[in-house]
Amino acid sequence: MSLSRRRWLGAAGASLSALWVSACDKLTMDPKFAGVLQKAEGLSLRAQRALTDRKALAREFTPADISKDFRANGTVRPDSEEYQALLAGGFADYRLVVDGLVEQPLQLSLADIRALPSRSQITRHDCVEGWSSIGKWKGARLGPLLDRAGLKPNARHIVFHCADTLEQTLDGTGKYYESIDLIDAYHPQTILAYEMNDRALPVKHGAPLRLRVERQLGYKHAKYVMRIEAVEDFAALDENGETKYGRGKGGFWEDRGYEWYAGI
Ligand SMILES: Nc1nc2c(c(=O)[nH]1)N[C@H]1C(S)=C(S)[C@@H](COP(=O)(O)O)O[C@H]1N2
Ligand SMILES: [Mo]
Repeated sequence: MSLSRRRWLGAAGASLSALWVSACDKLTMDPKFAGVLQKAEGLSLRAQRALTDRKALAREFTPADISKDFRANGTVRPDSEEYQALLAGGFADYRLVVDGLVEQPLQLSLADIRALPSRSQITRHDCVEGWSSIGKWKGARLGPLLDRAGLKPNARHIVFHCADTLEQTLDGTGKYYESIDLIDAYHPQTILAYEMNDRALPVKHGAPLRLRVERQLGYKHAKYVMRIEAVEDFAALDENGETKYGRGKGGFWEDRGYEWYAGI
C-alpha cells in the first residue's frame, strides 16, 4: 500500500472513529449516509470500498476448532527485572499506561481492564513463518478503551510498547513494539486480551495483556503490552533527529523488513 493511501486511511479512520463508537454499522451502510460522507470527505468509491473491506470481521471458529497446542513464538518469557517482579506478584502491580495524544492519560490495573467493554472470539492466528493455530481470546475492546482516554484530533496511530527485548542492540531498538492505525484500533475484533481458552493469558502467550488484531498477521499481535501511546506518526524523529519509535518503520519486525500493513 502506498504511503499516501496509508495516510489517507489513517485520516479517514480518525474522523470515523467517533461514529464507530456509537456502533453505527447500519449508518455507514445506509446509502444516504454514505453519500453525505462521500461529499464531506471527498471519498472516491474505491476508497469507500477499501474502508468497508477493512471493517469486515475476521472468520470466527467453534470451540471444537481450538488448537490443542497453540504454538508460542518470539519471546516466551521477558527477562527484564521489571517484568519478572510483576510476574512474581501475580501482576497485582501491573498498570497499563495509556498516553500520548490523549485528553486523559490513564493507568489501568488488570481489574480496571476487566471492567471495560469486552469481547470473546475464536480466531486463527497466522504467523509469517508458515504456521497457524486457533485459539479463543477474551479481552477489552481497544476502541472503547481509547475513548475513555479521549484521542486528540491529530492522533493517527496507536503504538504498543512491550516488556520484552527480542534482540540485544546498542541503541535499544531491539525492544518489541508494534503500531496500528485507527481503523484497526476501532475494529470490533481488536482487543487487549487477558484470557486465552477461558484461562488467564499464559506467560508464553503474552501475559498479562496482549493485542489481538485479527485482520492482521501474527507479528502485529503485540504480547506483553505495557503501554499504549497515541501518536501522529510512528516514523517521527525526536529533537536529536533519532527515530522516536524503534527504527521508525512501525514495529520490531517492520524495522527488519516486514510490511507495516500485514492485512489478511
Ligand atoms: N512482545 C512480543 N510480541 C510478539 C512477539 C514477540 O516476540 N514479542 N512475536 C510475534 C509473533 S512473530 C507472533 S507469530 C506472535 C506469537 O504469539 P504466540 O506466542 O501467542 O503464538 O506474537 C507476536 N507478538
Ligand atoms: Mo509470527
